Amino acid sequence: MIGNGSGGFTLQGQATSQLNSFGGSYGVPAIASGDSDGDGRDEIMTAVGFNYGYYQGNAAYYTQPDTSGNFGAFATRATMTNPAYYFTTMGAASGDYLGLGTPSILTLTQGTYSGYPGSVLFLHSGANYSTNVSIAGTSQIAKRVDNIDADFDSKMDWAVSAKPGYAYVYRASTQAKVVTLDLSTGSPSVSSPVSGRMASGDVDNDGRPDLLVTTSSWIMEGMGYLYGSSYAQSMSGDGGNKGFVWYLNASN
Ligand SMILES: [Ca+2]
Ligand SMILES: [Ca+2]
Ligand SMILES: [Ca+2]
Repeated sequence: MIGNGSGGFTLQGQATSQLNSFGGSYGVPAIASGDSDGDGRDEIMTAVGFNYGYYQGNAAYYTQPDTSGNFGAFATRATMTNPAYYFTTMGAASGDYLGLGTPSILTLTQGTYSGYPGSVLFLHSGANYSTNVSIAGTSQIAKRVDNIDADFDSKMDWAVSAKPGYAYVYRASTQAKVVTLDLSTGSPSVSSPVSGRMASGDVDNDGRPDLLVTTSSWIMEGMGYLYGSSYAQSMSGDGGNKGFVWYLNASN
């Protein structure tokens, strides 16, 4: 480790106009980093905050900082033509989803137009994260993608939360949903949960990572915020019981 323990950080730069110069992004709802080429320098992937083109655009922007940590131009990643109407990339995560010993990056993009309320994932891998493979998302508007190593193999797995109260657990080895958790069912029950952010941790000390899912609220982001009810599709607001739920991992 390098450092003197003082806890200081030095502001190195800011990416604002660089991203907006593409003309297709309002802000950055999520961000992830990873070293795709093993040169010791993590690269940056930013989520596109609301594409106001009708149906075409890209899910993320990528940049490789130089040896001093400065960055220049961003490049587009994961071009989409359909379906992702008026989309926003809500989530980004980094993990070894392919079991290669180097991190890949996942981004989660949702459409907010009434004709396409669903979501799609992109798995970014290879040098400069230039390989972008789409993975089927959820039929509902999705909120977050977060890591959980649910099946204890060499590949990191993940979960996607979706309206109103779902958490879908994906298996990296098949890149598909394998478990659907409905937060409104089970005992003790919670009322009208709205699933949001997630975390994994071994809460019962059995060696198996468990899943925590918040049930509190969705903060407005993207098209829904800018254009109201025509596109929001109830993508914001509190759930009934506000808190979180947790699931013990009972798999082998
Ligand atoms: Ca690198
Ligand atoms: Ca796994
Ligand atoms: Ca556990």
